Amino acid sequence: MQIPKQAFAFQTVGTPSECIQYGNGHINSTLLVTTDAGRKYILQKINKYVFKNPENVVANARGVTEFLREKTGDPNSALRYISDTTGKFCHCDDEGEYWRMYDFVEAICLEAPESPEDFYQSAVAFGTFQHQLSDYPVETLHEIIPNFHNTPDRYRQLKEAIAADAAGRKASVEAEIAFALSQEELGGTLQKMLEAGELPLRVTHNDTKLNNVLLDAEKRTALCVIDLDTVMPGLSAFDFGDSIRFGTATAKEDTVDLSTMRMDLELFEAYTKGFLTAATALTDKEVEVLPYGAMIMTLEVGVRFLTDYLMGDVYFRTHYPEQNLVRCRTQFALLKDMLTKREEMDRIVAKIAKEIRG
Ligand code: ADP
Ligand code: GN1
Ligand code: MG
Repeated sequence: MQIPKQAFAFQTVGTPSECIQYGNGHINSTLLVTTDAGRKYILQKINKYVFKNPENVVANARGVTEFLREKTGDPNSALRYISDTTGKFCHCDDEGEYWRMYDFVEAICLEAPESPEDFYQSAVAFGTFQHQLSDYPVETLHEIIPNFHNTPDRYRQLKEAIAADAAGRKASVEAEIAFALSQEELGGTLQKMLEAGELPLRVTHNDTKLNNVLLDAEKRTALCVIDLDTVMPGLSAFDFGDSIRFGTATAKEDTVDLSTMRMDLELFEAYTKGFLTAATALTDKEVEVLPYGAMIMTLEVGVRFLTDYLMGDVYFRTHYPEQNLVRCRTQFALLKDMLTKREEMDRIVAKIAKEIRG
């Protein structure tokens, strides 16, 4: 593809000579840029609908990456941002669009675990990430998307979208709306516990999909956690839960055949082991509610896809008109399967917690 002029605005080694679209993120536009010196970079146009203040997004991510590098003493433990020719890490172009660039990491990035061990390694990465940020100066973090994982607020937005019916799609999704509303109480469980002071706020990643961690192609151990756009105070159970939602699913997020969608308990166990091995500072209550994190994250994303479908696909990147509805249906099918496996999830978490925490 044609190299966007913004690629030339950064301090790359060599001059950009090739460019392709890259990755499967739902939010930003991601490009892989190669220079005539053979260096590779990721160039992203930040989604301004989602991120109202892109400079704050980059400031947070830079703060976290520098903190991790210093703490671990490992220069490769976090993404390395490249500045533009004026020294800025968030580049604003002539049209008012915001861009950022980082070193491309030669690694594998999975859409689904190829083995329980892969998934275990991703859990160690996200658990370690959260653990390492336990003393991050939280007051320096900008709140990027207020109420990001406030599930009752997601329900408020769903109800607004139902009332507005902006895309005229409401009549075609009555079954999905009814299911969402039937699960509203479950959706509010952890938010209630947070408000009651039963669960602590921590600095969390908030978007712990498997494709937001890079693995070493040979050793298959984690290299670094990426997509730091939503690092904000949050619940540990939600970081755990979003990984479970995406990684234990036996079908893709946008599969049409719902009969293939289940939660794989072997993968659930592998992730639990990795997460509890790394995130050692969790309270007993935080550990106990991990299965709730999985169910609520699955429900919440389903509600968000449904809301976006009703609003006419304004938030998530879609490749065809029904995709948000298809995604919503897979999440609800996955949640239904999780609900039948609640006791098994509780039993696995208790067993692993006993093995690891005593
Ligand atoms: P989005 O917010 O749209 O999900 P991401 O930051 O997650 O954007 O990037 C999208 C994809 O691009 C990732 O899932 C990963 O495959 C790839 N990617 C992003 N940054 C890098 C990097 N520095 N090195 C290698 N691959 C990357
Ligand atoms: C988005 O950016 P990406 O594709 O890693 C979304 C997450 C959702 C996820 C659903 C900032 O994640 O919250 O869980 O899609 N990110 C944002 O797949 O909204
Ligand atoms: Mg991503």
